Amino acid sequence: MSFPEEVIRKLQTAERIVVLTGAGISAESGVPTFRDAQSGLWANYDPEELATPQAFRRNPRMVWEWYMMRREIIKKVKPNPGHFALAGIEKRVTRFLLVTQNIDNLHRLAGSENVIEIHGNIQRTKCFDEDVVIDTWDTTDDVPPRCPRCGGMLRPDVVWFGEMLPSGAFEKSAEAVRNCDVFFSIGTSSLVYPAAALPYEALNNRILSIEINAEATPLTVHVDHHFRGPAGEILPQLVAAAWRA
Ligand code: BV8
Repeated sequence: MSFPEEVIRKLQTAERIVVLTGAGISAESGVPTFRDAQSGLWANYDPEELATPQAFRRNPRMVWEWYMMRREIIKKVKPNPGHFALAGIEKRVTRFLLVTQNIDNLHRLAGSENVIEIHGNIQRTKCFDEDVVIDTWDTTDDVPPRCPRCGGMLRPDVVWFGEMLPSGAFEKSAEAVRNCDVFFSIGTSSLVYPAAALPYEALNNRILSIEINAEATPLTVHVDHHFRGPAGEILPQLVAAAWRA
C-alpha cells in the first residue's frame, strides 16, 4: 500500500501521537470482535444484551460463563503485527498514548506501555457489590464465585453497557487527543460511546486524523485519511514507509 506524502511527512515530524483501537486490531490474533456472531450457549444473545449489569443480575451464571469462555480464548492468542507496529511507533515519538476499547491485554503483551484500557481488562476480576478488584477467592461450586470479603458475586473487571468508564479514563484520553500531532482510529466500528466521541476531539482541533479499518464507519467521512484493510498488514507498511525510509 502506498501512503500520501502528507501522512509520511507528518509522522516523521510528529512528537505526540494518540491511537484509539477497537476489537478489529485483535481480530487477526483470533479474538472474535464484539459483533462476530456469538457461538454455542450464547448464539441467541446479542453481546450488548450480555455485557450489562441487568443481564448479570438476571442470569449471573450465563454471563460469568460467557466471560470465562472469552477468557479462555484470550489466554491462547498472541499479539499480531498490528499490535507490534503500534508498540514500535511508541518508541519513535516523544509522547504516545494508546487508548484501547479492547479487554484482551494484547497491546501490553506486544510491548505498548502508555495504554489506557477504557473498557477494563477481562483478566481482572472484581466484586459486583463492592467494586473492588479481587485477586484470589475460594473455589466452591458457586458460579459465579463469591467475594472472599463480603460474599457477593464476582464479575469480570470490564465496563458494561450503562456503566461509567474507569474514573478519569475518558477525560485523560480526550485531553491527550486534543493536544496531539496525529490521531489514529484503528479497528473500531466507532459505534460505542463515549469512546467513539474521542476522534471528534481531534477533528474539532484540526489534528491530522487517520482511520485504519476493514470497513467504512460513521467516522470515515470525517477523517483526513481512511486506509481500508487489515490493520495487521497496513500498520507495519505504514511504519516502514515513515520510519524505516
Ligand atoms: C456509558 C467491554 C455513561 C465489555 C464494551 C443507554 C443507557 C446507558 C448508556 C447508553 C444507552 N444508550 C447508549 C448508551 C451509551 C452506550 C453505547 O454507546 N451504546 C451503543 C451500543 C450505542 N455506552 C455505554 O453504555 C458506555 N457507558 O455511556 O456510561 C452512562 C452511564 C449510565 C447511563 C447513561 C450513560 C459503556 C460502553 C462500554 C461497553 N463495553 N466492552 C465486553 O467486551 O464484554 S464495548 C465493546 O463493543 C467493545 O469494547 C467495543 O468498544 C465495542 C464495539 O465492539 P466491536 O464492534 O466488536 O468492535 P469494534 O467496535 O471495535 O468493531 C470492530 C471493527 O473492526 C469493525 O468495524 C470491523 O470492520 C473492523 N475490523 C475487523 N477486523 C479488522 C478490522 N479492522 C482492521 N483490521 C482488521 N483485521
